[in-house]
Amino acid sequence: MTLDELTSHVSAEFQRHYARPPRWIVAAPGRVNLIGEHTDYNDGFVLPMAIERYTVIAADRPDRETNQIRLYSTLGDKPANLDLTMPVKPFPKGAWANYPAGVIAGFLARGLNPGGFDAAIHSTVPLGGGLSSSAALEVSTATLLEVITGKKLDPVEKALLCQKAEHEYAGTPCGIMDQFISVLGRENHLLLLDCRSRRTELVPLDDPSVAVLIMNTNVKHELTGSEYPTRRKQCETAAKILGVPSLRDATADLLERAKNKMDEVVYRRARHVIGEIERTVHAAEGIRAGNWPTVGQLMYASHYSLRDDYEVSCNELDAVVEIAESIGIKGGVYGCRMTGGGFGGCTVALVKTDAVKAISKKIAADYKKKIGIETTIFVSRPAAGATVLKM
Ligand code: GAF
Repeated sequence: MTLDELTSHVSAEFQRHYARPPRWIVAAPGRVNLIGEHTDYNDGFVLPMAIERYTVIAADRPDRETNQIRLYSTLGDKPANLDLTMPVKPFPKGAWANYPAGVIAGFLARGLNPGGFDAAIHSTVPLGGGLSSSAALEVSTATLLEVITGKKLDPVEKALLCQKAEHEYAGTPCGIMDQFISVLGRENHLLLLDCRSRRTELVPLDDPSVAVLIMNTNVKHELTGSEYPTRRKQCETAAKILGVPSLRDATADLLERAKNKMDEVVYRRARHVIGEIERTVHAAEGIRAGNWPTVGQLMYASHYSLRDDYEVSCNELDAVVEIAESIGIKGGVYGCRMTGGGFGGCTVALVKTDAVKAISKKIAADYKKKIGIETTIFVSRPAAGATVLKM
């Protein structure tokens, strides 16, 4: 659905649910990360783009003046209510409303009280697909609150407020990539983000002969939930042993020299992060130069490192990457890798635009044969960050 179609859709949903038209409509995109995985919480570089998949929210003041916020999701989740006369506390773990609740709490903590409102929320970002559906929900909420309170936040502050919501209300100790790109995405550009200085650089990706193909494995392995925090801790352990503030400050040489001072798993985690930070910087150079084969090789190297050293891939993601690699540059694939946190979700490939149809067909058929389920494949141009569609 285009943003225009989404605007009509969410308006109709609001009207259906609350029996009047909405006053405000906002949207925030999901993202795909081209390269730079599990580097954000190590002060490294990431290279994501916003995608043409959005969370949209239609809202209005309630019929009569109250301090109640009513949140209705079209995705079948239980509606949630917040009473602004009381402190905004997290809902039980796993509740979808923790994302908006955390953002609302962040505004209140800044003295920005939106007052009561009714909202209908719809999303085309696949849930649990590794495309940042949670950041899209947080950032769209923050964008709505900016409109309602009339106070536009500095974009970096807005992204950090959303990240804090995810830490404190959803309980995920995520890095800063997802919220940054959902706020700062720019059409036809990737965002090279230095997660230490928070400096950003827009890298054009506007060559019509290359396309970004996103393939959803349609699996999400429910593991213990401790995989992400455990990896963060392993990285911190490695940095401590190496005597550096974060793995951003380490080099492959330094790591090799300290290899026997650390456990083998910690060593491999650090090897991934140090290599991935370097690959990300090189990939940005390759993109600026239009050197697609080099960028593609870096993407494959990133995948193998995530599979073997960081151990966040899974059979289904590996299967897509293997199929893509078997198609090769001759068939139009420059490179492919898993994207996002891992353990399911999506892969991202850089491909020749004129081969998109043939590549999609081959990947869909071979994936079905190998794994036994369907994959969902789509192309996205780099999209703009959060926007106000009606105010
Ligand atoms: C998830 C996190 F939310 C990001 O901060 C990032 O660490 C990513 O996993 C892995 O690169 O999306």
